[in-house]
Amino acid sequence: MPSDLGSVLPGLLGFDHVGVAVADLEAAMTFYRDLLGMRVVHREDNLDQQVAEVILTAGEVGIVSNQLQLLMPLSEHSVLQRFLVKHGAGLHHVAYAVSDVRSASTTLRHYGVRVLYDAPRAGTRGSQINFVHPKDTGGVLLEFVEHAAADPHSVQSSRG
Ligand code: V0V
Ligand code: CO
Repeated sequence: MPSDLGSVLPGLLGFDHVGVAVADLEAAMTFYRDLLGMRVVHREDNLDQQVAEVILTAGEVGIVSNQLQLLMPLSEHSVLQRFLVKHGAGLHHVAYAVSDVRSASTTLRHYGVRVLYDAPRAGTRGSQINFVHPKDTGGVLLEFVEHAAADPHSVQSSRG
């Protein structure tokens, strides 16, 4: 590993979202939306990942690090289902926004870090995503997100 990690991933823009695995999306929203007062800014079924998801924000829309992603498996083939069976509901991943998910993945792979997909896959709102294995990050599944240029919630556009 290099000593000056700051120079390794120049396209690291900031925190993007925290992903929470839940067995019941509506029940989880009763807490986060109705009790905590978070705002639902997006809902989507991701058939590739086999998850139903809701994005909520704790504050101003456009500040991506305010985002929470509730994830519920759409089938028993979803990795989320495997997680729920093994660990139960709870913190599933922490996502970081990057300017270029391909180069972030290539860079980490170069240092022997296990990046899960050979090529980025489809994420929320047209984003491109990849993941780093939790065994290489201190036990937390790490997601890289490259937002679609037109996404109003992206770090790039919120910074003008
Ligand atoms: C597994 N482990 C985890 C973990 N999942 N540790 C922390 N956080 C997690 N989420 C640990 C597990 O306890 C084992 O440790 C070890 O890793 C191997 O786990 P496993 O149960 O055998 O599971 P695998 O290897 O079959 O699958 C784990 C991985 C899988 C991370 C490879 O979940 C995966 O491919 N994830 C990427 C896709 C994904 O998570 N999609 C849902 C989010 P021990 O017991 O051996 O010590 S979709 C999303 O965020 C979207 C769409 C978006 O934001 O746009
Ligand atoms: Co995510």
